[in-house]
Amino acid sequence: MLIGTVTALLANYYWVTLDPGNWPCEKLLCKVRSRLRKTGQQVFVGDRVEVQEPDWEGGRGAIARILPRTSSLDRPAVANADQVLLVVSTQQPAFEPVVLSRFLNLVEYSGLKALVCINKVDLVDAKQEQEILARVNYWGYQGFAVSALEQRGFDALEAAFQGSITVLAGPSGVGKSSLLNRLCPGLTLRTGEVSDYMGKGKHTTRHVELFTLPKGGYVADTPGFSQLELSCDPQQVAHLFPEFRPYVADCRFRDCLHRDEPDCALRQANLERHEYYLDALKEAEQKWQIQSATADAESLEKVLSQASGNKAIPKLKSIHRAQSKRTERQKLAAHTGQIWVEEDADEED
Ligand SMILES: Nc1nc2c(ncn2[C@@H]2O[C@H](COP(=O)(O)OP(=O)(O)OP(=O)(O)O)[C@@H](O)[C@H]2O)c(=O)[nH]1
Ligand SMILES: [Mg+2]
Ligand SMILES: [Zn+2]
Repeated sequence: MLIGTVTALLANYYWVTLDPGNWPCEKLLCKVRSRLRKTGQQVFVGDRVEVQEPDWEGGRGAIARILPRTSSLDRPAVANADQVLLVVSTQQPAFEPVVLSRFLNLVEYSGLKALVCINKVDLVDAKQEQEILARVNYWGYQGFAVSALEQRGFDALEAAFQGSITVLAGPSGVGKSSLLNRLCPGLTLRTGEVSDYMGKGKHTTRHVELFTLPKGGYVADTPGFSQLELSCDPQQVAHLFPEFRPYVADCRFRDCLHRDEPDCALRQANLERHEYYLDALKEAEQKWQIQSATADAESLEKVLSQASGNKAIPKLKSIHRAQSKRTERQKLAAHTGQIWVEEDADEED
């Protein structure tokens, strides 16, 4: 049986890198067999697949089956990833703790392991580099200080990649593609100039692809998470901060939100990220409200339309809009180089 890993997508074709064996070629360009396509299952980069009918001369094949996934990320669409390496830079764009923290929350929520890479250490002195690293460690994460430009700090990073599928993510312009180009000699990913006076990068990476590292492991350069909004049960938010865990376990209230409850163990610990936690909590509460209100409204709409024999009834959705946290999200969006999209823009019906 021919098994391989999907390493790239091109319109309706997939590059499958075959597991080591005595094959005439390492990679096959494959279509998805119609039987599989009809099941509606989407093939992701990172998927382990069974290939049939190889045409070794033409380098073609057909994907017949997707093996069970160990994980799956939606945006970016990557299957079987083990970890996410969040890349940030010391300068250009400047290190923003609040933005890194939010990225970390999203990785925690995905259930994957998070690692942090601090790039462009050539732009700061050793003391500033140590300060950022110490902070990342204090938050409960392993950090790697590197310079893609000077090819510094690569050994530890390469060791962390071995045997895993790692997704690179992080704000635009921090040097993800530059880093990969240096790690994989021969690779020439497009890198962008850090454009304007705000030191923001331009979006240059647009599709997902897995690269095989010379020292082992696969890495995906991605266009980044398409949104930084947390949309989870407010009760879960505290669990997205590893350094909170001992205090959350100690808290004497079982369903404490660790906000203004008296004698809350987490609040008393006065941790650096408690402030970020409160923001994330507020946002999660708002999203959660909108979600349940929309669900309520939709079921109400359904009941009403059934009761009225499907006669037209007014839309209820728009009544339940919570206030948009416009400026805060604009800030997060600005720091990631994302294009800000007005939330209500397409709901004006
Ligand atoms: N000084 C310095 N500049 C760097 C370093 N690494 C990357 N750069 C520069 O930073 C800019 C952005 O790099 P990219 O690799 O395109 O950044 P990216 O994270 O892939 O950006 P997106 O694809 O938009 O997400 C380029 O001008 C690089 O030359 C570094 O270690 N030091
Ligand atoms: Mg890039
Ligand atoms: Zn508490």
